[in-house]
Amino acid sequence: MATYLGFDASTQSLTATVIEIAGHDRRIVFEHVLEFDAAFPEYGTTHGVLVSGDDGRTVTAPPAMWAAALDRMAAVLAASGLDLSRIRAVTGSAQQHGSVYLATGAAATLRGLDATRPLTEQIGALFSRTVSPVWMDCSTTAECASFTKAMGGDAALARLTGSRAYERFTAAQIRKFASTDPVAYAHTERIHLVSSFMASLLAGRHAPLEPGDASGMNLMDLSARRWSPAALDATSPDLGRRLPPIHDAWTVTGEIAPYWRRRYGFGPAIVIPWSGDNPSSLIGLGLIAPGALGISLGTSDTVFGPIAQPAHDPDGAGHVFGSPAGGYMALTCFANGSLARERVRDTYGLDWDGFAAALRNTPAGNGGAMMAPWFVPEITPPVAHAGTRRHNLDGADPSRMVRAVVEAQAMAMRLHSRWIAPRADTVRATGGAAANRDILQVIADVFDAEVVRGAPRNAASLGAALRAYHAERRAEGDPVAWDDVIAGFTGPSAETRVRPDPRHAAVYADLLPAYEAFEARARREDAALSG
Ligand code: XUL
Repeated sequence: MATYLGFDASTQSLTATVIEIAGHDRRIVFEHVLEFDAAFPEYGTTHGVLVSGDDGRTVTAPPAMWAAALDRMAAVLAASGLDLSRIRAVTGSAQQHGSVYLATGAAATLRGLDATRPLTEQIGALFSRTVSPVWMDCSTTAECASFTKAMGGDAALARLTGSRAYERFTAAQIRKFASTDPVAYAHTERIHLVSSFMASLLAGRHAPLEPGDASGMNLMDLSARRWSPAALDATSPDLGRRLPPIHDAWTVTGEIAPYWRRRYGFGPAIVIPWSGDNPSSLIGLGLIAPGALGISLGTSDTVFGPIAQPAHDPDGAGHVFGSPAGGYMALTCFANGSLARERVRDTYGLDWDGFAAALRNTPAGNGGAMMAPWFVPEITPPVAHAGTRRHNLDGADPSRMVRAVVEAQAMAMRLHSRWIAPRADTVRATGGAAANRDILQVIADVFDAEVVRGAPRNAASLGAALRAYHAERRAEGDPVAWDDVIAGFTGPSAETRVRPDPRHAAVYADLLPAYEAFEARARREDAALSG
């Protein structure tokens, strides 16, 4: 039996998944989740992040908390009875775009981790910046504008890097840090993404990036899979030497550091570059062939799918990333995911059963009532000012409000994923809210497609474990094709196959143009607020 370990460091939690493989005998043998707020109250996060007073636009998280979570998870793994010495390879998935700033001397600190003391006691001087801006941050509009200008405009930047400039993308974040705190920037030895920071802790050395997560920075030449010198120059001084190298997603970074071996009993497992959570979910949902569509219903909602060649989103709101399976993936991200669903649930004092009942008790199309669910500034479509917009919607009616938020999310996902796959027969779903059949039913009806939920709870950390398997076999000279890597793991579980109701699908086919027009109006109002 060979075992492989995958992590997922998401916005709100750290998950670990261990898989066991012996030929066609394959199973998940361990899955555990640590919620940051509950497990690490000393860091003061809410939903895993710290929101500043500037109208909620600055959103960060303490990277020391992610390190503490990795340490705690290793202890949980060691106490689980699993024989950690048999794990052959480990990698992970992490929330995308967030950056971690390590100070001069970081390489020596990573190399010298002492197995007799907890990780957090040893990383006090590791950071040149104690907080990491995360994907929810939208405080860098000015930096995006100047960066875009230097790069020759939106279209040129999107052609080069796969995306036009976005507030949460790392180039704008680095630019802001370098100009607002040049002293700390000068003392920064390495700027990691969350993914390569976590991999560095495991490897005991600065880990590389791979093209999947590196393409969420606006800094990588997407077709060459190398840093773009022009983008580096347009961002901050001497950036090239501060960034990790970009390696293929399946290269071996090294063996897991002595810290983890001595403290927790790991064997000589190899460490593989971590990727972003969306690229990892692509693998964990088994989306290998172009045309397939996946939806992740997490803190953010995302719609994504593999594509053969970089495509172009005519609305300019989507992204093209590298796929960890090689090739490319297309993605559209919505900031108002689970936080918006929770906001409505909590406003009306419901639990998730009550939320689901509200969906069952209201008609498809909500009698023409509509909401734009922008509780926080939205990424897709770009909306700068938080605040829901309503049409014919009675805020005093909890059931209608619940249906309005879910229908709005599903219709926005459909409208803004047409450039990825105009028509998908099947949509694969993952993320916390994918456990809710009534939410999946609305998505199935709006997409007029069958929605299937993969069997595991967390497709991103399963995707990481599968990537560890793929890379280890390749390193051993016994490569396994991707279809065989995912076989037996990513198939849907029978009870979570949701078919569209033709009558409801017809309602949404009529409603989609009306929602599109409503959304466009609301965007114009938002633009007017900016003056
Ligand atoms: C994708 C994005 C989010 C984060 C969430 O572009 O910003 O989905 O990766 O973890």
